[in-house]
Amino acid sequence: MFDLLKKANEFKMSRRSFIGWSSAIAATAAIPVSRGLIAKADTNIGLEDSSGEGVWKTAACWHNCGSRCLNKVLIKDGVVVRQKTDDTHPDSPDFPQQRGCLRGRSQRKQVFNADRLKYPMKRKNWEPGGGKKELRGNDQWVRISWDEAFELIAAETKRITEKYGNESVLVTGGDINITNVMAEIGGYSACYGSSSWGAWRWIYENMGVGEGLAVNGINDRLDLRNSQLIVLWGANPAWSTMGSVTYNYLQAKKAGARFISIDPMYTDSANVFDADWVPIRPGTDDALALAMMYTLLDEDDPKSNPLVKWDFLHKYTIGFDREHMPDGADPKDNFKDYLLGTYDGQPKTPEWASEICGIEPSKIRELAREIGGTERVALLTAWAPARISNGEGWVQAFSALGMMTGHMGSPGNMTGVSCWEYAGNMGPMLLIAGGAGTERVANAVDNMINENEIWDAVLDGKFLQRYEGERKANIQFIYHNYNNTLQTRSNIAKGIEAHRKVEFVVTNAYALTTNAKYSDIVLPVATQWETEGAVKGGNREILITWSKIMDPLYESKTDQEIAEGLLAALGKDPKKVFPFSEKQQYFNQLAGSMVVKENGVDYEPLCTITANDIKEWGVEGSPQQGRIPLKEFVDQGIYQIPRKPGDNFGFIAYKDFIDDPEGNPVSSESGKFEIYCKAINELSKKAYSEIAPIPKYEPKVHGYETTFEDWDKKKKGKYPYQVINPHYLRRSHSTFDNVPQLREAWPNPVYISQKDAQEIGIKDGETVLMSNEYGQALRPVKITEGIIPGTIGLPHGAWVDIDEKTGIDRAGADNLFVAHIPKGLGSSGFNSARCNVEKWNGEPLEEDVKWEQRIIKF
Ligand SMILES: Nc1nc2c(c(=O)[nH]1)N[C@H]1C(S)=C(S)[C@@H](COP(=O)(O)OP(=O)(O)OC[C@H]3O[C@@H](n4cnc5c(=O)[nH]c(N)nc54)[C@H](O)[C@@H]3O)O[C@H]1N2
Ligand SMILES: Nc1nc2c(c(=O)[nH]1)N[C@H]1C(S)=C(S)[C@@H](COP(=O)(O)OP(=O)(O)OC[C@H]3O[C@@H](n4cnc5c(=O)[nH]c(N)nc54)[C@H](O)[C@@H]3O)O[C@H]1N2
Ligand code: SF4
Ligand SMILES: [Mo]
Repeated sequence: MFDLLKKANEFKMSRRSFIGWSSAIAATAAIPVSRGLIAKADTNIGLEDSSGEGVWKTAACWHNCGSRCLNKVLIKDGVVVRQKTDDTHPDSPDFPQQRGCLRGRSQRKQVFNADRLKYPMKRKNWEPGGGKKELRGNDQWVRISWDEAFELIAAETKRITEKYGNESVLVTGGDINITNVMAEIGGYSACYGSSSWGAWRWIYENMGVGEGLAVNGINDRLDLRNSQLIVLWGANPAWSTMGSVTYNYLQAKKAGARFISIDPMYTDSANVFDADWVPIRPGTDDALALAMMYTLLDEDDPKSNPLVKWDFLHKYTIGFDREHMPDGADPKDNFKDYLLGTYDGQPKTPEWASEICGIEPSKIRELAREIGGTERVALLTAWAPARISNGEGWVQAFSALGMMTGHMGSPGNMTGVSCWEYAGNMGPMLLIAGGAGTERVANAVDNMINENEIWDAVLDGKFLQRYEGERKANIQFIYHNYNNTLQTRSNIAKGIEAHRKVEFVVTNAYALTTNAKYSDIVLPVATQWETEGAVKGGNREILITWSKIMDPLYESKTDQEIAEGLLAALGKDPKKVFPFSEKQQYFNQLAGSMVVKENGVDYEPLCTITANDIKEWGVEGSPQQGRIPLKEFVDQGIYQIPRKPGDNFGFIAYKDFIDDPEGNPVSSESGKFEIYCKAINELSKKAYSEIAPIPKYEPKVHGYETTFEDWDKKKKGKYPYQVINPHYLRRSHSTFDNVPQLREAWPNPVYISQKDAQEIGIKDGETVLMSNEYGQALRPVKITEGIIPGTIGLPHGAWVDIDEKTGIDRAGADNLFVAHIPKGLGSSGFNSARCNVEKWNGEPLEEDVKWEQRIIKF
C-alpha cells in the first residue's frame, strides 16, 4: 500500500508539471491520497492496452446535465491519468461523435477533488432528538464509524417513527435506495414537483400535445434540415444541451434555415446560428403568442393572405371558435372571441401585448406574418419559459400558435419542446437500456408534498394532498437521498429554517453539498466511477455503458451498500429489498438492452452473451443472441445507430394523427388537440389555482407587473428587477460547482444590462447586492448588451454560502430569491422571481475559484 501511495504522489508531481496547472488549488485538488487511487483494472470488463501503456475504460458521466456523452479515462499503474472523449468513429454531421463537454472532461477533478467526504460523520452538537438544532449548517463535524452511523440512524428512525408515525419521515429525491429502506419499514412522506418541465408537467397530455413533455413532440434531427425557419423560443442548446445538438442545428442552418431567438438573453446559440434576437421579458411569452395569434386573425385573408390554417384547426382541434366547442362548454368561452376581446372588451392586440412583453407592436406583427406565412417552420421552446408560476397559459398559447399556423405533423414543420437530452431530435428511442431488476418497494404512506410546500409543511404542519384536500404533517426526519433539494428548490432560507426545526437530518453525499452541510449525519457515498457500472440512454441514437474505474475512495460506500447497511441495522433483510448484487444489476441492464432493427420498427437484444461471459462475470443469466458481443459493447462504451437522410429511423411528430385523426387519436379526452381543454380546468380547481380551459394571459406571481409599485404611472417598486436562472456551463444544476478548474473557466457573475448598470452606478466586475423578501446575495456583475433591461441573469445552481452574521450569501444561489408559491397544478416559479440590485459597498468579492474548498479535516 505504502509503495503505491508513494508512486501516486510522485506521479502527481510529474503530472502536475506536465499539465501546467497555474492555480495552486487546482494542483492540490488534482489527486487525493487514498486507497482509491488503486484502480483495480477488472480484466473481465477492462480494455487492455497491448503496449502496457495503460488501459482506457469508459467512465461514467452520469449527471442530469441534459446530455449523455462518451467519456474515457486512461488508467496507468492504477491511477487515472488522462481523459478523452468519443473517438470510436470518424465524426460527420449524419453520424456525429458523442463528444463530452468541459464538465465531463473535468470529471476526474470532481471524483478526485480534495473535498471528497472520507468518513461517516455527525454534527458535534447533535444528539438524539436534535441537540442544538440551530447550529445545523454551522457546526463542526465528528468522525464516526459506519457501525455507529448505521446504529444511530436506525435508532433515531425507530424512535421518530414510533413517536410520530412513518409519515414524519420525509425522503427527498426519487432514487430507489433510501426510499426502499423507508418503504420497507412502513413508509415515508415523499415530495413531487415540476422542476424541469415547469407548466408543461401536467398540461401536455390533457391538451393532446401528447408526448410534448419529452420524447415525441417534435421531428427528428435530420428533418430539421427541411425547416425554412427555426424559432428558438427560450432555448439555448449551446449552454444547456451539450453534445451534438448545436452541431445538428448548424446542419439545418447550412441547409438554408433562418433562425429567430425569442429570449431575455442574447444567447450563445443565437450567436452561433446568427439568429435575429427578439428580447422578451421573462414570463410574458403568453402575451406575445396571444398577440401574434390576434395578428394572424386580423390580417388573414384565405385568398390573398392565407395566414391561418383553418382546415387544420377544424379537422384536428377543438375550441378555437364557437362552432367547434366541446359538448357542454359555453360557446362564449371559445378562444377566437377571447383573442378578439368580444366579451372581455380587450382585444389581444400587439399594442396590448407590447406593454407587457416589451416587444414593439410592429415586431410582433412581423413575427406573426413570418411564422404564419412561411411554409415550413420549426417552433421550438425549451422548458425554461414554462418554468414560471402560472405558466400553463403559456404552454396552451404556444401550442395553439402551432395549431393555428399548421406547423405540425409534416416535414420541416413542428411545434413543441426541444430540450434536455431530446433537444432538436425526437422520435422513438432507437436503443433502450435494460432494467436493473430491483423493484421499488410500495410506500404505505401516501403523502405527496408539492415541492413548493415542503418547507411550509415542516414549519406549519400542513400541506395540500393534490386533488384530495388538506392534510396534516409532522415532519421530524428529513433524509436526503440522491439530490440537492435544499439548494435546488424554491426559497432556500425557508428551507434552512425547516432544517433547523426537525429532530433529525441525514444526507448521503460525496462532498459537503448544501443538503449535507445542513444535516446531522452525513454518509460518504461512492461516485459512479466507484460502482459496478450502468447502461444509460441519451439522445435517441445512442446507448452508453460505463464500468467501474476503481474501488470506492476512502471509506465511501455505494448508495445500495448504505441502504443495505441501514436495513440490517433496522432488523430487516437487505436481500429481500435488494435481491441482486450491484454487478448482477449492471449485467441485467446490459442483457436487457435493445436496439432497433433495420426496418425501424422491431427491436432485438443489443448484446450477444455467451455462457462463458456469464461465467466470467460471475452472474446469473442465460446466453442470448444480439447485435454485438457483450465485451465489445463494454469496451467501446457506446453503441450508436448511424443515420442518413431517407433511412428508416426518421420521425415526424403527430404524423399518424394528421394522417388519420380518428384512427390515431392524441392523448386528450376528445382525442383531438384541445385548444379548449376542460380537463385542465377541472383538475386545477382541485389543485392550487384555477387555470382557464383556453390559453389566457394571467400576470405571474412575482412577474413583470409586480416589479411596479404603480403600474399606471409606471413607478417601479421595491423589487424592480426580474430574475432568470439560465442553466450554466460550469455546473449541472449544483453538481460540479465545487470543481476549481470549472470555477476558473466559468466565473459565475450576474448578467446585467448596460442600461441597468448605468442606472445602478456600477462598472463591469464590481460587486452587487441582490435582495428581496426571501434572501440576499452578492455577485460580481457582467455588464452586457445581451440581456433585456429590467431583467438580471443569475446562473442556476451556485452552492449557497450564507454568512451567519449578516444573512448574506456570497455565492449567488438562485433559489434564495424564488418564492415557494405553488400555482395551477403545482408548478414552481423559478424564472418568475424579482429582486433589488444595488452597488455593494462592503469588501469586494474575491473570485470564487480562490475560496477555500469545503475540506473536512479530522
Ligand atoms: N432557481 C432554479 N432552480 C432550479 C432550476 C432552475 O432553473 N432555477 N432548475 C431545476 C431543474 S430543471 C432540476 S432538474 C433540478 C435539479 O435538482 P437536483 O436533482 O437537486 O440537482 P443537482 O444539483 O444535480 O443534485 C444532484 C445531487 O446528487 C449528488 N449525486 C450525484 N451522484 C450521486 C450518487 O451516485 N449518489 C448520491 N447519493 N448522490 C449523488 C450530487 O452531488 C448532487 O448533490 O433543479 C431545479 N431547480
Ligand atoms: N449547462 C447546463 N446544462 C443543463 C443543465 C444544467 O444544470 N447546466 N440542466 C439540464 C436540465 S435537468 C434541464 S431541465 C435543462 C433545462 O434547459 P432549458 O430550459 O433550456 O434551460 P435554461 O438555461 O434555463 O433556459 C433556456 C433559455 O431560456 C431563456 N429563458 C428563461 N426564462 C425565459 C422566459 O420567461 N421566456 C423566454 N422566452 N425565455 C426564457 C433563458 O434565457 C435561456 O436562454 O437543461 C439541461 N442542461
Ligand atoms: S454534456 Fe453532460 S454527459 Fe456530456 S460530458 Fe458534459 S456533463 Fe458529461
Ligand atoms: Mo431539469
